[in-house]
Amino acid sequence: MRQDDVGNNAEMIPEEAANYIKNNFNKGNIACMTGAGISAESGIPTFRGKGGLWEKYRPEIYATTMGLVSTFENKPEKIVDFLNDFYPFLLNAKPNPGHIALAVMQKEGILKAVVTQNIDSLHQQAGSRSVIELHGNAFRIRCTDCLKTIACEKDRIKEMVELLKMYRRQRLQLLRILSRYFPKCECGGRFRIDIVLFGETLPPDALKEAYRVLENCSLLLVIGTSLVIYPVASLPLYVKERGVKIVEINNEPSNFPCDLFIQGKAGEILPEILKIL
Ligand code: BV8
Ligand code: ZN
Repeated sequence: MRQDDVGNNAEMIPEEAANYIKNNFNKGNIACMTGAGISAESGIPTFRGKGGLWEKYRPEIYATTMGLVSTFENKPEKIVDFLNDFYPFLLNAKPNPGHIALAVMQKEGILKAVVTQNIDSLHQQAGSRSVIELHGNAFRIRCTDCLKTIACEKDRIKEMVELLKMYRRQRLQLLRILSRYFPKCECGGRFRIDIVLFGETLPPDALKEAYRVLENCSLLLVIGTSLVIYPVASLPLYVKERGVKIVEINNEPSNFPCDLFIQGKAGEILPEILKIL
């Protein structure tokens, strides 16, 4: 739903949104930031809100190192069950029309880059080239010490989750399996899934790259994110301070003071906008 100047919800007309976008960008200088909402139509649960992951799994346990380690010590089956619940969504997900529309905008030189909080690789699978992953990637492993990353094939992850499920209560067996899939690094560190947990710093290079992209954009699309996680949630403010227009696409407002709020599903709205651009 487009909000008119006095903030009333006016009927969202894709043409208006597209004209707004057309009038606010010099070709190729649109940037976008995405969150879990753009992958919702690919079947991956979002984190917050109705049916969100954190409704079922407390983030302080399942999205912090301390929570994961202490739960693994006492009740390893809880971690195994979480992985067994969460990973199949990621393994089976395919890009939806929202991801594809952004990839086409990039190919046509309209969109500069995608800054994402998502870890599902769906932007890359849709054909987006410059994807800046601020919270890591579920199909990559990273060394705890030297931060070296290695891609981890989906089949390998699937195999690991299956094996863990077989030994869900046997901690020693589980440790043996984990050390096989997360080997030692030649630097002496150990590999782990390359996902940024709470209390962990974001990958410095990715964060630097995100600032560079946002520094030069003349319009920012903020798509499918509740903007509650920092430091990512502060990025649109940084863009707004530069006087750059911000268009939010979300099925409910994130309460960020954007210039244009388009209510609805990213997988429906983005192809509409692309058609008119
Ligand atoms: C850090 C695990 C330095 C990975 C996640 C101030 C500055 C810096 C840090 C902090 C700070 N204040 C507090 C902190 C700490 C913390 C934080 O932000 N806490 C919050 C609770 C306040 N930040 C951190 O710890 C970060 N690290 O800053 O390090 C440091 C170190 C020590 C101490 C301090 C600082 C690390 C943050 C990353 C944490 N990892 N998860 C994983 O499992 O993926 S958080 C989790 O939230 C995910 O990573 C996710 O990417 C992220 C954001 O969520 P969203 O993508 O927005 O998803 P959400 O479900 O919330 O919303 C979905 C949206 O989509 C909704 O708006 C919905 O309406 C919409 N939607 C749904 N369907 C559709 C749709 N829209 C369109 N179409 C649809 N179809
Ligand atoms: Zn290393």
